Amino acid sequence: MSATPATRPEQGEAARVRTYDAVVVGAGFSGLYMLFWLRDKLGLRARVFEKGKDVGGTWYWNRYPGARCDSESVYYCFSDHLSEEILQEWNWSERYATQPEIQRYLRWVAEKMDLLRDIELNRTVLAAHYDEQRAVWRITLDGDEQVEARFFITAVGCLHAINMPKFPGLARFRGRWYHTADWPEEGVSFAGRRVAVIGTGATAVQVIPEVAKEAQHVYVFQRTPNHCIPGQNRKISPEEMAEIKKNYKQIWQKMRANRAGFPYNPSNRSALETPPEERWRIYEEAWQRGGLGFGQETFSDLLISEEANRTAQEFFATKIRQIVRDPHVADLLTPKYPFGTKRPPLEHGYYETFNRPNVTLVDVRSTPIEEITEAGIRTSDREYEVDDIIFATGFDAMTGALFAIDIRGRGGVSLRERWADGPQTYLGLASHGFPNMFMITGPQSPSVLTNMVVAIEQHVEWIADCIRYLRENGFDAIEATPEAEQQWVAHHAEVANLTLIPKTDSWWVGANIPGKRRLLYPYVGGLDAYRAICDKVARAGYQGFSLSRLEGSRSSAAG
Ligand code: N01
Repeated sequence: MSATPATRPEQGEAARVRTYDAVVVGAGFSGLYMLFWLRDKLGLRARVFEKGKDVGGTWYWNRYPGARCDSESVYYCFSDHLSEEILQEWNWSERYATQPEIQRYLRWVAEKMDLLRDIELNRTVLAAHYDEQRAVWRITLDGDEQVEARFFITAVGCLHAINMPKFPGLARFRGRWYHTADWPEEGVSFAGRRVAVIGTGATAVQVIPEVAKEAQHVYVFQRTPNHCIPGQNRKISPEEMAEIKKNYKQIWQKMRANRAGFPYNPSNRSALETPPEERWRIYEEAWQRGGLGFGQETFSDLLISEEANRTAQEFFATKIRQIVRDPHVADLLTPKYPFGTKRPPLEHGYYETFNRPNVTLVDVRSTPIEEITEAGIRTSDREYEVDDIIFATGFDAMTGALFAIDIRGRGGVSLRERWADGPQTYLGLASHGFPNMFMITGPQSPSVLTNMVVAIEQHVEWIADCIRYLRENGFDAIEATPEAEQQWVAHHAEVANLTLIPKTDSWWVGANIPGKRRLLYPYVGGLDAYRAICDKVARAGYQGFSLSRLEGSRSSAAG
């Protein structure tokens, strides 16, 4: 077993174009799992290129104080499809693992599965251009090195490209500033300092209580409050861990059959048809249980009926008023949009933090940030002098990391241009004009609306099966047909519009990025239904794709 990552070739060697069967971009959960399937299950020559100094993906970059997973750790790890031994050997210490624990897990998996020897760290993929004549992707890396591969697979993560709002004046700020998704490896001390946190999304909700514990003062610049669900975090005892391990088979079966990839028990009750007292009790129980199951396990109509949703909003408003002592602050912290139409953060003492004398909430909806000054932040109202600014301002989600690579398909058409009006995908896995390219948890797949690891395993296994099919049947290329793609885009939009989600501004609809096309990016039809669709497509000989050999082509069974 080797624990050493692959190294980049010597200069002379680099002049030779290295060729692989498949190149994968990114070494987070998806890149590691894809490599395992390509190399160990399919016997292909595969190479992973990772920009970070270590494996881990999102768990490598997001090292900010308080970073921990919002999915329960025992459900947020690889299944026995990777290795029963790994599943049985690893012990999670808390209900929600911290970033260092998950990073350790991923490094350990990479070492144990001997994946590192096919992963090059500190390598940025700059471009990927498809050569139609030879059905290969030519991939350009930093240092102008080129490699070639028949298959180009993006495992870049949905939340990678940083959103840095363009406030004027940042260059003249005399203090320190950080973005949560690119946090210094050595950590940052805020002891005795005045700190501004911009943003109140899932990241900020984790950062703020931690920073408030040591800073002299924290100013929280909030544009939109969120419905924060208590995490109810706790340690996992060895006995509990052993019990979970015994039941992992059933747990995974349940997760795969669940619309969000969790072993939750979806409710089929209507909030409106439930008497108020009973309804309150159900909400209260879900609040006490904590976790992202709140929506699924309470009522079935919260995302389709505004009236039903209002009952959840009232519940959150009451909870916030009960916890936060200052009624004005409580009101500012209370969301005015339907619950669940933005990703609800999990909180660990977030609301209580606003009772601390060293925390001030600044409402930048009514008094917007106008500029960063030498000494701090000026809103339309006044200047806040601070020593440090933390940007917890999120990501150009779903498409940002794909567009960061100059991806060009047939005829040199760029992905960015092809998707100028929004993603054009078939199943969120492939796009017409980009043969032999697959996206793991790409836009228009369930991805961020689910337990990511379950969605990742489904995508990786589907892609691996597809590549195996192509090889066994002598095909050199696969490409989504324009008709299948149009149908998927239309179906995706139709399902999205059955819910309240597209009505609320959020990163799910791209509303956080000025100029980004506003539409729902993840697929809302459920991971269970989506899996069935993908399986049906495969069983029908990759329906909706055209498969070709270099000397000729045929359309797939049902075109
Ligand atoms: O980013 P966000 P995030 N002026 O976009 C504000 C996942 N995650 O990093 O809401 C002022 O949600 C913005 O305001 P608004 C999870 O899926 C997972 O927090 O646009 N404010 C918002 O408050 C999550 O949803 C874990 O009005 C500005 C904040 O910045 C996703 O990552 C942990 C602004 C950005 O919130 C993203 O979360 C953490 C401006 N110009 C996160 N621009 C897990 O544990 C932006 N904002 C798995």
